[in-house]
Amino acid sequence: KTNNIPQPKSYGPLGNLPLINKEKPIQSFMKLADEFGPLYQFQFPGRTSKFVSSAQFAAEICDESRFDKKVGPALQKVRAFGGDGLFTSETEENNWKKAHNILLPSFSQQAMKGYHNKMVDLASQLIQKWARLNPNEEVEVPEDMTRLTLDTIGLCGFNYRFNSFYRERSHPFVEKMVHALDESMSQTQRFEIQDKLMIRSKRQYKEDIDYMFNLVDQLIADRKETGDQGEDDLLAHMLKGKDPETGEALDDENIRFQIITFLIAGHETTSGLLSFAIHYLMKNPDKLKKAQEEVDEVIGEDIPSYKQVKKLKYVRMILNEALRLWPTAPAFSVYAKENTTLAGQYEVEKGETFTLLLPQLHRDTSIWGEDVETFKPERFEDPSQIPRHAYKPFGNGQRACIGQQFALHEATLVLGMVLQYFDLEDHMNYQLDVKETLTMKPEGLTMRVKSRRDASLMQPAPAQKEMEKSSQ
Ligand code: FDE
Repeated sequence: KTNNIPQPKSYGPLGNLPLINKEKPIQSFMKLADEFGPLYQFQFPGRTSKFVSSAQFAAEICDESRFDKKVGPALQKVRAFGGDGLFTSETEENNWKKAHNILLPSFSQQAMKGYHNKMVDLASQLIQKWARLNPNEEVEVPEDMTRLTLDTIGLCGFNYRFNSFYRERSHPFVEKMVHALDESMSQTQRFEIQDKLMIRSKRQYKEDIDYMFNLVDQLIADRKETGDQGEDDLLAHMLKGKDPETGEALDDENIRFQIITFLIAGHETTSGLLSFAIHYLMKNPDKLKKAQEEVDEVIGEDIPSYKQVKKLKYVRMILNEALRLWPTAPAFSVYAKENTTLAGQYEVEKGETFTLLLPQLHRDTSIWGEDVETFKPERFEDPSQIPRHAYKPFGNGQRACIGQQFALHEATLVLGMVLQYFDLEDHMNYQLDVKETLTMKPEGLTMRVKSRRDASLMQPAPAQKEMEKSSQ
């Protein structure tokens, strides 16, 4: 057995660092995978990373009996404000399993029925805003989608209204959060000595984090003070819930970290997903038309009910395909729990880590065919045809995304309503420019919308009225 893992040309103490575009590291790693293959190593100053990007190797490192999630250098930094919340904790940490057990029911299909009307509330705000634009005014797609998804997780999660549609700029929480994420990502790219000198950024970082902590701690304190008013949101579940395994509840500090985690994980990723989907629909008028036909047939004039959203099969396929091309959480890492081998080819020592490059995995031609760059929702006609480890936009196994159903229900509802109400016009002939933070989004995407029906006449569907009655 050899361990000749390919590695690009090295530049002294900088290692391979000069080969990546600091603004777009994931896209740089994708290009390197084109050149060096589905498993290569990359020398950072002081550490080596191994990147995996074929379905064959993905199947190996997604084997949970041999590999487990690694909280890598980037996520380590996010721990400054995500703490031991679900995203940034090790599987071995006490609070991971405990919070996982307590929170699972809050993200079940059943729970989505409870969030549905709140999701509709915010989707309607977006529709109303767009319907009131003058014909030559443009929509800033990622910006409005971020308003929508932040407000949705705020309302469904904590009964808090960020009211982003009533603000010119982002809510201060978002500004601080984006700042803090930026700073933590930059820190991973700086040398230690360089990092120590960044005193002003450091002070700003601390202020941003304090702001987030204060807002969230206040939210928790307020809820405790007013007591249980029958809220059925994540916060209520976290305050009341007990881990069925140990009987323990979450402490206030951990609840704070979970809230911040949901705000981060739940909004950037989902808004990126909706933005990419809109981009691809504008570039593919035939798919757009097919989707609108489905929406007209399933929803018609109604405000979509939970059941109607479930019936939007083609819209869901569009989202799946957008996540194939640009999985908005673009990578995750695992470490070997014991010595093992990869595909019987490479020896792996206990503790060695691998990073799965999702956008590249999703372009494995042995799975998807030669037309991997083509936007083709029809690939997802029959999901059972897709090999299990070839498509991982929501991560893997027990550490996979707990918010998957939430994100997909929300995105299907919102995209459905957008298509119900508007024709989309690619007025600037937008050329895709993928911006990377912790997540990915189409930078600078704007469009014009033309109303297909009168948004001031929004009528709840009969099923919806019944559901509202039965829940009273
Ligand atoms: C998770 C997740 C993941 C994995 C990561 C790692 O492994 O590291 C992924 C890939 C994801 N996620 C993805 C996604 C996409 C989208 C759209 C989303 N996501 C969404 C969402 C929403 C919400 C709320 C969420 N999400 C959340 C979350 C959490 C909490 C987590 C962690 C889990 C554990 O337990 O670990 C995740 N997510 Fe997501």
